[in-house]
Amino acid sequence: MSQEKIITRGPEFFPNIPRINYEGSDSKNPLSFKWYNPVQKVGGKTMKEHLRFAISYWHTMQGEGRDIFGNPTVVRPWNTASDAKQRAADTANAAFEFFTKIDAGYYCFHDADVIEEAGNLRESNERIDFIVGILEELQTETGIKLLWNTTNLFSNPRFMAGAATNPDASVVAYAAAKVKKMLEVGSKLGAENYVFWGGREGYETLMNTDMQRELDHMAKFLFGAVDYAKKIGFDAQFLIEPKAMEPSKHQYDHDAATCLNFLREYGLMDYFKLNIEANHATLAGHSFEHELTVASNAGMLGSVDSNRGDVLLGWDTDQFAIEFYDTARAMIVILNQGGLGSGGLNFDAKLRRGSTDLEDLFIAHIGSMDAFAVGLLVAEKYLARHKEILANRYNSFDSGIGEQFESDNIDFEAFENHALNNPEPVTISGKQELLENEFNGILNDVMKAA
Ligand code: XUL
Ligand code: CO
Repeated sequence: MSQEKIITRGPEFFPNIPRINYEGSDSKNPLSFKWYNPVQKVGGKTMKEHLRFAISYWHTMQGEGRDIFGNPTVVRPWNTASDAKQRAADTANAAFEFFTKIDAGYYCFHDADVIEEAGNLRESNERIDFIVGILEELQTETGIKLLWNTTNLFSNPRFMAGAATNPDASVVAYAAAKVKKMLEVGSKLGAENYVFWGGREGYETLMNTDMQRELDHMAKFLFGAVDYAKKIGFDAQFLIEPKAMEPSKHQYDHDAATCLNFLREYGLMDYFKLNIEANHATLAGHSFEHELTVASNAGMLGSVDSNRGDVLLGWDTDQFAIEFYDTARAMIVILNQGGLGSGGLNFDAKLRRGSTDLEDLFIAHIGSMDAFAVGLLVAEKYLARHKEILANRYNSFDSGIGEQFESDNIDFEAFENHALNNPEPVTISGKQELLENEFNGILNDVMKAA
């Protein structure tokens, strides 16, 4: 009824913010890139092609400065209309103004980010169709693409005890219906990936949880999604996003190794890759670099949710990644596997609660885009050295007993024979501090050259 009144194109929401340009590292303009130069070539590809930045709709457009103890600290001008469709249309316009001004090629969203759910599934789907029509037009007008979409199966109380792993079959059916809709949306908007983050797929206590049955259900559910995507010709890369805890005490997709084990056990390896998030790695007691390496070694590193945690806080703070050391170590893993393919670097990151100016949204993304540009430049310079260090350290496996071991799996008698007839092994330094200093030297060279 209110639909006739909806204005699908409105005024600018960031009238005082120009398009952000590269001005070089000497620039003092906070609204400029210091290191991220989208057109600069690094090893044959532009920075923009390497980094494939995506903006997250949930933090950047819908973040309100809420935390578990506090109410929102900001009201965004695009979020004030009383009508849900009008609010969604305004938000979409503001979003694409932001994406264009920050010069990101991609964006990502959950269904619940782009339009508020209605009271029933039919009406929610009708609302989604409304906003997807607008998003499709905005994508065509701006050339901005959808890196991935996903389904929010964790906010609404119906998913309190899980979505695919809910003990109530009617909730599993509801979750599947919502995923089905979002696969159709992904297909319509040309999403390059589709993400499964199992926010409520886990448990609070084994006193009421049949873990085996729930994991079987999760696998069946994922097969159902694979089949439906195939049926509608949606050929996006499917991604699982590991996270150890929060909101559940134990989440089934605990870390990269756990996810790989699950995918292998159920025969899902061919259909999925992993979306590795920095702050989720640290919640699992790993470094970002570790999780990226585990995924990459298995040929399963598909995309990245870029952010950082806080060493003093034990929860998912989703801060913007700004440490050059971390971005460089991450980019080494990414370059080493030849890039992220259809994946990218999605800013699953939000402003601190006290950063309440509209321009802070730009400043935060600029800082992190610059940090990844520096990381890319360091990685490009360091990768060959990294490979050389590893090759040298393991070179005893390139000949003699080491080579035999790697190629034939020789028996223990041959090992004993070798050990008895050779001098005692001598200790060989791992040179960690030397390598760390060398790495800092390369970082320093990159900063000086910029
Ligand atoms: C939650 C999280 C999600 C996923 C998408 O910690 O990272 O936003 O990225 O559902
Ligand atoms: Co994430």
